[in-house]
Amino acid sequence: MPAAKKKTVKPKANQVGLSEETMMGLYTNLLKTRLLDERFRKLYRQGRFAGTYFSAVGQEATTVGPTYGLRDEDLIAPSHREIGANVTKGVPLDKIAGQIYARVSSPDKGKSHPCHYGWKPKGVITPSSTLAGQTIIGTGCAMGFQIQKKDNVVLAFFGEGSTSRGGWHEALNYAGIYNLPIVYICQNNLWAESVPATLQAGITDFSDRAKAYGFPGITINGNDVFTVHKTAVKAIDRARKGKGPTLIECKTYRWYGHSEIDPADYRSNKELEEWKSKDPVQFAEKTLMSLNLLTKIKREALVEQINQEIDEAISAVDKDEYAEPEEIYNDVYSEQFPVRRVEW
Ligand SMILES: Cc1ncc(C[n+]2csc(CCOP(=O)(O)OP(=O)(O)O)c2C)c(N)n1
Repeated sequence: MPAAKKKTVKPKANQVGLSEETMMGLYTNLLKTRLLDERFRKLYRQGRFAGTYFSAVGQEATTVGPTYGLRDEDLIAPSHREIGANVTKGVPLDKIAGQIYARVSSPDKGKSHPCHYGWKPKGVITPSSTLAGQTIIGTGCAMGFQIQKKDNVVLAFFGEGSTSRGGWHEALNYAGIYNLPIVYICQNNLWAESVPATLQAGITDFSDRAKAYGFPGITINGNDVFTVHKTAVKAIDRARKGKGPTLIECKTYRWYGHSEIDPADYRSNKELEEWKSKDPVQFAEKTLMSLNLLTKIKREALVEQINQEIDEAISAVDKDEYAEPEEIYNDVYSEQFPVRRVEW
């Protein structure tokens, strides 16, 4: 009898299907986003900055997952709840804090409402305050990449409420016709201010909307950063290869009000508690601990390191000046606006 073939024992494929480095990278960005977001909520309550603050606590995996691993030249078109996409794209924390504090160090020099971050060196398009506006601009940028024959991609982020706007449909329709290199990420957190998703559309899965535009749509668990990342990587790869857009709907939830001035009394505690038990940060931690990639001690060290980074960013902008009123005219028009200047 021929000798039995020696079995080569392959290392067990990572259960999650991602490398250790990617999993830890995703987790670190998730944790950083959570800690930074919770810090801004506290600072707002202390009256340290004006306006309001749009927390994304509870839905961080929907922004961290798709953005992780993008190139600097790839663009993101965020809305108002994408602090995680900014952190993960590598926008320096003092630029993010500067935008919140409306200081001169902010990329917009204090022109926009808090949470409307933009940072050209890392490819972050400043959000439009008009809902879904950034989806349209992002689609135009994707068209630009196609014309320039560059294999860069655009990720456009929005909530399910924004998918009711006409411009949103026009953008996706256009992208479908021209097979543009863009991935649309819908963060379905069930509420658009006080309007429930059930009053927003007659469908349960917002990804179904992609059918009308001739490209794939997929609905996933938006609180599992690993699944979100893997799904987005496939869609990004497809877009980079010139095969066209994808719409990814991430089911998720925001823990706090629409902004810090909203008590969110239109929803039940039961609903909130159910979603809190699906905390994306804890989910990632449990997964990493079960794979022996994370320990409580390692987590504590990470928290300390991130908090220090946050402290430094906040104290830098705290000392920073506000822009001069004249600044309002700059970076708004391609040429200086030709009207009479207002005397201050
Ligand atoms: C055209 C327009 N209408 C209304 C608003 C006010 N507004 C800002 S955010 C928001 C809710 C958006 O809901 P959704 O798109 O689901 O995102 P979420 O806030 O849930 O992340 C509204 C109504 C706006 N900015 N633009």
